[in-house]
Amino acid sequence: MNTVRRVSLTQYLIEQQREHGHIPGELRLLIEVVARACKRIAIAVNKGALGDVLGSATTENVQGEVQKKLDVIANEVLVEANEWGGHLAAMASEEMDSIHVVPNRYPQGEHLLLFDPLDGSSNIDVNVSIGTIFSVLRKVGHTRGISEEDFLQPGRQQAAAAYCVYGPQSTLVLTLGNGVALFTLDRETGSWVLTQNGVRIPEDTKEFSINMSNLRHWAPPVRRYIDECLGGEEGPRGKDFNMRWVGSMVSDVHRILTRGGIFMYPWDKRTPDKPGKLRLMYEANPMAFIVEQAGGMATDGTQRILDIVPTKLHQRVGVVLGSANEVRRVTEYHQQLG
Ligand code: P6P
Repeated sequence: MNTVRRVSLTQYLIEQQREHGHIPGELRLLIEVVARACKRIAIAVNKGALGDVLGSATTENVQGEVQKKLDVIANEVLVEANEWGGHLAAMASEEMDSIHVVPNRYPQGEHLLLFDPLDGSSNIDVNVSIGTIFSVLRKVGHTRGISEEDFLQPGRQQAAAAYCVYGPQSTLVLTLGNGVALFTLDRETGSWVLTQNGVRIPEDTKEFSINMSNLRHWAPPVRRYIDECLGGEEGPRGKDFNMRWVGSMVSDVHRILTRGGIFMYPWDKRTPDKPGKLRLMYEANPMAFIVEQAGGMATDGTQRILDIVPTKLHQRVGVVLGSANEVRRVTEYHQQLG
């Protein structure tokens, strides 16, 4: 791991602005407000049973999933933190059916914020790492009226993307389009401190990440790839592979950013009309931006995730991301086997 000057998130953003000049004050404020909100979520998550935050809420989200109490809390923290500052025009969340336009009593900014407020929430009650994923788009046009269509921009248009992992450490991983930086929450000072810069994903790996219980439902290219990994040293890959599956995308992606690997949540025939389980706008796109900025690759099996033109705010997508040479291999299998 390269050693870095341990500066605060604020100082990092100001220095990035000086060096690269592509971080308008409004975007810097947005990142800092969201990072502060993530600190509050980390505190709520860490309370666990002491904070009456475990278990399910009585509501369902737009995905038809029963919401956990912390899903609702995290969503409320992010909405309340971001609506008054004048840096945003509107927000979209996995936990909200439609977009949340900044109320008229507040000034509107030029950015759109999308987030999965608490990813991996099935792991909350069993004390496994979970996280927040967010994506920032620029508002197109300068009218005050904002609609869902304003959000439907391909992932390559993102101004920034980040995730927080609430684990043994609370970690913020951020890209503004100029590499990937990693911040660790210093609980004594309450600051996000730069602990790694220029994060790179190794091009090769011996570790795959997929929910193996879905094996019988996969398409042939995915089945071929995993069978070859399981073939180990004696098989066509000529090397043994390891498998990891946390069940929190933020945790699996963070491991890949840290030591390489390939993460797959592909289409499967359980629900043939759904391209995948994960959501494009606030899970796949921000993670794809971060992974590509770290030298990895991210496709839906056949095409670059960041090139997909969205048609619906909550649309789902197949995801294959991580070490470039492995993602390339899976994509080639899709092209060969269709
Ligand atoms: P499964 C969490 O619910 C999530 O959206 C991702 O964070 C995670 O990678 C995936 O679903 C886990 O899905 O089907 O293995 O429970």
